[in-house]
Amino acid sequence: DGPSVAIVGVTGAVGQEFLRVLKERDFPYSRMKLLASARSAGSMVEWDGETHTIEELTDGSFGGVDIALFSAGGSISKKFAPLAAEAGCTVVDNSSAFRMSEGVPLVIPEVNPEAMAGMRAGRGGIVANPNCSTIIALMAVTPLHRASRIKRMVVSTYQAASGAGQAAMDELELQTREALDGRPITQNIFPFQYAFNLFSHNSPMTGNGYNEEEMKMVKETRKIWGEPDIAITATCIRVPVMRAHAESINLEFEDSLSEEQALEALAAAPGVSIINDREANRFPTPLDASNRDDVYVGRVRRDISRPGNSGLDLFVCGDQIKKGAALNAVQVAELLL
Ligand code: 11C
Repeated sequence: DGPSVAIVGVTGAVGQEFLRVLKERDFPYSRMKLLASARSAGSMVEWDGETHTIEELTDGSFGGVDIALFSAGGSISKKFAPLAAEAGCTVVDNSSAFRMSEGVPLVIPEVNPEAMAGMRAGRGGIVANPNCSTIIALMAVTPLHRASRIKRMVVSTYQAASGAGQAAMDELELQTREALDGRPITQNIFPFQYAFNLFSHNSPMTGNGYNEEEMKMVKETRKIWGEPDIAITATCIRVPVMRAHAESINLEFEDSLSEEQALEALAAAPGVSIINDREANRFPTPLDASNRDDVYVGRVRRDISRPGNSGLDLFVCGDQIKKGAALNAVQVAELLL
């Protein structure tokens, strides 16, 4: 029993994680349709005790499908998500195609589930999954914002290979081997050596000197919080880590929030774990967060450049493929049931 579900882009890193997360969470379904490009159609996938054949994504793929999880890139979403929605399928879209569209809720279930009120499986419509960097930041920062209103947020990211897909993860592994062996470095995905290096996020630059990833953090946060004027600035950097993003976050409050109050709010927040042992100099690392559902928070400290408790610094790590993408989308799908 349960809805009929389709996965669009099942061969990608997030598509594969959809399958793992659906199984882990025992997501109820009556039928599972695995969709990908013509190139992968016909391939077999073992999942949940059955052999599934990948079907080619076409205009007619969504008849009788109640929920579709999309992660096949913006252009596929732009073309097929409206067709799916028209056919009565409710789409959870992991791409950036519809995030800022009016009438499309942009949802982190722990933060703003109310934005998708009234949406149900099989009734059509599109829900957008935020960008991974936005999700990971807001999992930690929203409980603090609720405890004491944030006036300004400054984010610096340390983003993993997985955000650029399986091919980027493969490139990081290959280049690391090549560098250690003293062989020439293969560069297919990024314009720089990735192993033993880091560089400004690979998304296109916008007209104001920020790249698209940075502007997504600004615009998506404003939409998710429903606060169009909140001050946010971000610097996004790609680091040679496999699958969990880290973020350094500085917050300025309208009033104040002490370290103790912040830790209390974080401890009560669903989906957040604290690693904050100052004596042992033990704080979250991307490896702590890898393959985990929770977002890990530490380095929680008063910003000494600000008066009293009006500023706070923290460090956050979250699995980019799980909470940053597949897990968040499956949690959204659960809200559709
Ligand atoms: C990254 N956040 O880590 C990007 C990837 O808007 O969904 C996902 C881009 C997006 O590189």
